[in-house]
Amino acid sequence: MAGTAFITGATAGIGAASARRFVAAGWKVIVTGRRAERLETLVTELGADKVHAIAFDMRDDAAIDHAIAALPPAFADVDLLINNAGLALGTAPAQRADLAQWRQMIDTNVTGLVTITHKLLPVLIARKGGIINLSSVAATYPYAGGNVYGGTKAFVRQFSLGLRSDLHGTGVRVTSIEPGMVETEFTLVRTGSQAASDSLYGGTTPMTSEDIAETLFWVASQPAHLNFNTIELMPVSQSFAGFQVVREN
Ligand code: 8X3
Repeated sequence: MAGTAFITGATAGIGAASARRFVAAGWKVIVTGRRAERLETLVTELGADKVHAIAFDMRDDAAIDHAIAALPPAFADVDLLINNAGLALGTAPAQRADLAQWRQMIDTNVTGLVTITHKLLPVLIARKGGIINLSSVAATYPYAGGNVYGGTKAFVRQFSLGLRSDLHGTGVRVTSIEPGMVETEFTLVRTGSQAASDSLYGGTTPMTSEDIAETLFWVASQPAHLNFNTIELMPVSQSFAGFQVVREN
């Protein structure tokens, strides 16, 4: 059943694809992100009756408060929060990582996510709605250079499960989606290098934003008595490697 979805990080990738997927099925969407012009492109493409754009930084608490308080009545009954905004910065080992990048990941992936969630819980409870949080395979499987990024995604997974306990009896559903390789701006943002991004995805068949958007839409479309706690997915071309061992002699 169609409703209203609040999608963070909707300027590109999974967020933008999700806006398109939900609107195609008759939903209204509130799209948020830092780049206002990209959000406006979605409004133009999908229609102002279906898309309400709000530009803010996930780290700006006052701007988030203002945006939620100023939701037009047609978009105020939020049924679904898709916590998609998040980023990875850097691939250096912890001992050489940039502390400012670590803090930015925590600010966005953890503090921003819990802030939006906290502010929208009253309406989500009133609507018996749902929350879908974008975690990652990095929540479960550590890899070199994943350090704080993986830590933030483990937080997202565990926070999602904790929310389920707290929201027991409210009818609100919570799902942690944990994708592996999806070709988006993710690696470009992480490395600052188009060449690094092209080389990571080159010769593989990574998942697409549309693959994940379809998964989110499927989760949201399940009967109200069903809760998918976690969903982990990867492209066939990605799997697991082993442990590493230091040999001293
Ligand atoms: C990132 C997943 O597999 O691209 O969330 O590192 S992966």
